[in-house]
Amino acid sequence: MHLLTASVLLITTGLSNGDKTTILRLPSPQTTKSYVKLQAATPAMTALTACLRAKTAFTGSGNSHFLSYAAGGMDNAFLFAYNRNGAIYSYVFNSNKDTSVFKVDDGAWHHWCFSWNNRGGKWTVYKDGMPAAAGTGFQTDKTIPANGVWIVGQDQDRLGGGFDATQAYVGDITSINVWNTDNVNFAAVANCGDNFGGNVISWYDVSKEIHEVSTYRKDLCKLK
Ligand SMILES: [Ca+2]
Repeated sequence: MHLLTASVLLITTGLSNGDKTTILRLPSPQTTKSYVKLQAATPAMTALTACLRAKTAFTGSGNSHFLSYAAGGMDNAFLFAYNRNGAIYSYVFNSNKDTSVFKVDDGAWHHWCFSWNNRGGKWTVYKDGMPAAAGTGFQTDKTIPANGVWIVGQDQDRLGGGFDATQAYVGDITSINVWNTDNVNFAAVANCGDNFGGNVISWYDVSKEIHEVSTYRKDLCKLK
C-alpha cells in the first residue's frame, strides 16, 4: 500500500509493532564471501535516502561497507559505510563525503540514514531519527544511474563483485530501506516498529540473495 501524507513519501509494509524482522549477521573475520544481494528495480535517482539499523563493535583497517550500489559502469554510484575512525561516510556518483558522525562502532544498535538531493547538493546524516550532520554542494545536478546492483556488506569494484575483504562489514544489520527522495519522515522510519519501507528498497518485501551470512528474526522493539 502506498501512503502519501503531507508530501512525505512513506510506504507501509506488512509489519507492525511486535512483528519480527530478518536481521543479517555478517561474520568475523572479514571475508569477501559474505554478502547479500538485494533484488530491486532501481530508477535513475536525482535524490536518495538510504536507512538501516546496524550493531557493530568492529573497527576496520579500511572502510566498512553497509551497502553499495553499482550502476551505469560506475562501481561507486552510491555507498553507505563507515571509516577506520568509526565515522559515517558515503559516496554519491563516484565522489565521497566524509562526515563528523562518529562512534558507528560503539557496539550498540543505531538507526542510520544518509539523504541527498541533487538540487543544491544537500546531504544529511540522521542518527536514531535525528539530524547529526549536514551540508550542501555535494554532487549538485548529478543523477545516480538506474538499474544497478545493490550489495549489503561489501564494496563493489565492478557490477556485483570486485570485493575487498578489508572493506567488508562485520556485525548485525537490518531495516535497509531506500527511497528516491530526501523527503522522508526520519523520526517515523527510525521507530522500532519498522512500519515504513522505502519505495526503491523495502526491507520487508525485497528479495534477498544471501551468501554465507547468518540470519535471525527479532522484534525490532526488542533489539539489544
Ligand atoms: Ca567500489
